[in-house]
Amino acid sequence: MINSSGIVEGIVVKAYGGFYYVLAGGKEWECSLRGRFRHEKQQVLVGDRVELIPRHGRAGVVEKVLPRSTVLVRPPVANVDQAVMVFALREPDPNPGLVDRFLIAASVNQIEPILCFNKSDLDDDTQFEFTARYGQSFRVLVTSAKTGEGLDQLRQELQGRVSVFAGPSGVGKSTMLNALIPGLKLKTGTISVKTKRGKHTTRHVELISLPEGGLVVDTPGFSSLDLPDMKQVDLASHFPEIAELHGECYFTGCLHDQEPNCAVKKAVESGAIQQSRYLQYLEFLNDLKERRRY
Ligand SMILES: Nc1nc2c(ncn2[C@@H]2O[C@H](COP(=O)(O)OP(=O)(O)O)[C@@H](O)[C@H]2O)c(=O)[nH]1
Ligand SMILES: [Mg+2]
Ligand SMILES: [Zn+2]
Repeated sequence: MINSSGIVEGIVVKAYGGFYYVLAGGKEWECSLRGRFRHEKQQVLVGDRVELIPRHGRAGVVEKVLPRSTVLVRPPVANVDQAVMVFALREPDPNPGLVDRFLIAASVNQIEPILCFNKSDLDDDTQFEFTARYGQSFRVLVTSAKTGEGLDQLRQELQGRVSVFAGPSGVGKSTMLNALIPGLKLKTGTISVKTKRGKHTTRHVELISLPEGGLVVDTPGFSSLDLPDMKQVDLASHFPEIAELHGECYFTGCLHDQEPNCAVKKAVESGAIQQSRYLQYLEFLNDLKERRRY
């Protein structure tokens, strides 16, 4: 897209060796930054929508970063529309508490989650437990990067949007992306044993173009994730099926725990809310309470 003043608008797909690679109208521009970015200490992130001024050939200068809708810290990417949260139905076995913490992290970052339970070829019936647990409130896919099950649906979900692939390592994120994008050869099956807790391996982040349109970021994955700190009363807003009943309990500020006449507890009793999700909610609520104590 080149407008009348010769400015091109595009999206930063990777940063490498001091250059920013900007995708615009199907072409990639190799850009440097206008000097004032250094003075103003403004960072340019992968995912940023920018305006550039073309120079010779495919070279350009980034003039301006357009306002961001979202900013992720891990991985550092701007303007992500949705997170595909991949878990394996087996090898490694999924941990529901971890799935729930990923969902809360997405909600806190205001990014739409898509749950993807992969390796269905290895699974007998765990998938039914998980689709029941999450199917009411979230988009849930069951896939196999090996047999191709569910990949067409996943393709549709990714089309035209910016998505980040997240989830523990070894669940099949890279294998899945390789299956979706002909010619892509992301490394798979490599589990880094050297990564120590709290120390992040630097790795360049890249937005990869999908054949159907849309961009994706692969991440190495992390197998633990802390519950973000928040007020106890805010926790329910990150459980859509609980948030839906907001204002229907007898007490304003009801934590849906010991309070009488609680609409959430009634919904759990009637089966409208999955009991396992509610129990996880109570466990997180208790974690938050414990934190306040020290
Ligand atoms: N059986 C089976 N194995 C898979 C599937 N997807 C990935 N794998 C295997 O799981 C291992 C980890 O895959 P990888 O893509 O590296 O996981 P990542 O760490 O999430 O990127 C590799 O050995 C893959 O071949 C699947 O759907 N079914
Ligand atoms: Mg990988
Ligand atoms: Zn309540």
